[in-house]
Amino acid sequence: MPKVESKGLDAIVVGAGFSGLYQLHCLRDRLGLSALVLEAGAGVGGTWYWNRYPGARCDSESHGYCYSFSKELFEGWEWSERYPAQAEILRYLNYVADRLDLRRDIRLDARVSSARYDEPANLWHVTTEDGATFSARYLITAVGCLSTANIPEIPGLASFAGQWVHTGQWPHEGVDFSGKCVGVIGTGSTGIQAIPVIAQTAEHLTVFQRTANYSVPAQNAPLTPDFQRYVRENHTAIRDATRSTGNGQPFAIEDRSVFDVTPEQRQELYEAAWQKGGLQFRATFRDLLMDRAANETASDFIKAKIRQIVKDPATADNLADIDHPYAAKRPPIDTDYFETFNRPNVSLVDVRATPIEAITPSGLRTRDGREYPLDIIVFATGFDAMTGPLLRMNIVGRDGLTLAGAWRGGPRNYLGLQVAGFPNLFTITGPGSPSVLTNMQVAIEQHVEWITDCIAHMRAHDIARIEARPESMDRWVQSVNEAAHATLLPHTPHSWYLGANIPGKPRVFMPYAGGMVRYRDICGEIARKGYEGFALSR
Ligand code: NA7
Repeated sequence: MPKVESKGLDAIVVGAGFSGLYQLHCLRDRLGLSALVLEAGAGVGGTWYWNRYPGARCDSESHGYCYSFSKELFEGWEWSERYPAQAEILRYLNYVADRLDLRRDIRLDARVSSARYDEPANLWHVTTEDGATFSARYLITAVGCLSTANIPEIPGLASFAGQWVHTGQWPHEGVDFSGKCVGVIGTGSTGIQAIPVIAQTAEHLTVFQRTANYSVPAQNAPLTPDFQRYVRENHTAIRDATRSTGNGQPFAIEDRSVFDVTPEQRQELYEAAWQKGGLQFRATFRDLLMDRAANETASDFIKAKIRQIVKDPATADNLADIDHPYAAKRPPIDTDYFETFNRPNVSLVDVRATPIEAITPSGLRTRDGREYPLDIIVFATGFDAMTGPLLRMNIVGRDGLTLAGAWRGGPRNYLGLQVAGFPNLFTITGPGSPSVLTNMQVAIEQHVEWITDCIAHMRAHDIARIEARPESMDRWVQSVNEAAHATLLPHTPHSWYLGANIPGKPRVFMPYAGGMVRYRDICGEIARKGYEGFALSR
């Protein structure tokens, strides 16, 4: 029998990243509830606790990638760079945990291994890997969208005599690449951040690329004192800006079509956006993600840039041979990514043409029989996104219904927040919500505030249970599909948005692509109508 650690809690929150910290603050300090956070890591920080790989950096700008709910918190912190590095974000989250006195209600090293709904008691019983159990009325997952590492099953990995590491499980003591032959597998946002930094110290770096990827320079730089002052003095304006844009960023998407301007003007606009750098490149025209011909103008521009930057023509060909629309997969931003392939110690292997066949004791072998001797293999191979972190908690709802069973054909829920059969379970930034298609921080605050208001409403009206109605889920899943199909987003067969990076995972477009403003309005309207589409019971 596992020992019972804690009864009588109002709420259990799983995860102490951006979502979990804010959710704890809202439940405990706004509603006066007893809440406990269970966190798998040995510290707070979530994504920023685990992803310590070289070059790890946020690709939303620092002044928009922080909590906006508290002016004091906002003004008490000063960011040093345009795009904050992992260590700085982790320091920020620790600052928040201290300022809000959150640590006393966070249990670290507590990875949830199961969660079961007990209908007669109307309680969730949650067990951690060490066998401790906790019970509460509400269970709120704050586990992030990208927290279950995808380590591909390549034959021979166990035989590898060198060191291997996944970027999302980076050792705290770091990895010393000096004098080493290093292989990086993967050229998503993570690989694109890590490759230039690893190349600086590795003896030799081989990049194994399966899908060539777009990237736009971040143009990262230290913030000037003037900009820091602007941020300090404009909390409300910055918050309002991030809440008024579809992507949750402090910049708006331009309201002009690619075809409103001449080809020369278009080229100038793209060049200016390239020089400015960052995700804002995607905002140059309103139709880049809607219209294939419009998109091609952006992708042609970036492919031409790659060919200009990369000196070796064969390498440039490989890097520019991109098979999907720009930004239909998560668009990376970088610091010297393409330039890195001009270094004498860096080479590129096209593993679409010659797939990785095996990992050997001394390196890696591709299907053409070539051996690549390696001392260190870095898996920048991404995550079992969005559903992975939820499914691995073994959640069981009413009448023995498992979440894995309910989602056998892909995730189905209402607003990305609740699943029929799982009363009082809320999923922050769950599939079916805007999450990864927006500035995560904005999506997180909206979800946490909605959940907090919902629980406050329940308590004010003596409501014991809230649960999505099955027909509401059907309608919402249809809305999520329609929003996705109004864009080019589903047109990339190997996208993790679709679950396509995980063998056997159902191919379902997971995030809500209708934009944060529309989503916020829908959620607000549903709440105002007394939580329309949810079953509420006493
Ligand atoms: P991503 O974007 O999923 O990228 C993973 C990369 O790893 C991608 O290039 C994959 O190629 C590649 N990959 C995965 N499995 C293999 C195998 N078996 N062989 C070769 N190559 C492989 O993950 P990231 O960590 O870069 O980024 C995730 C998000 O984190 C990012 O979007 C930001 O939101 C933050 P593929 O494209 O599948 O052919």
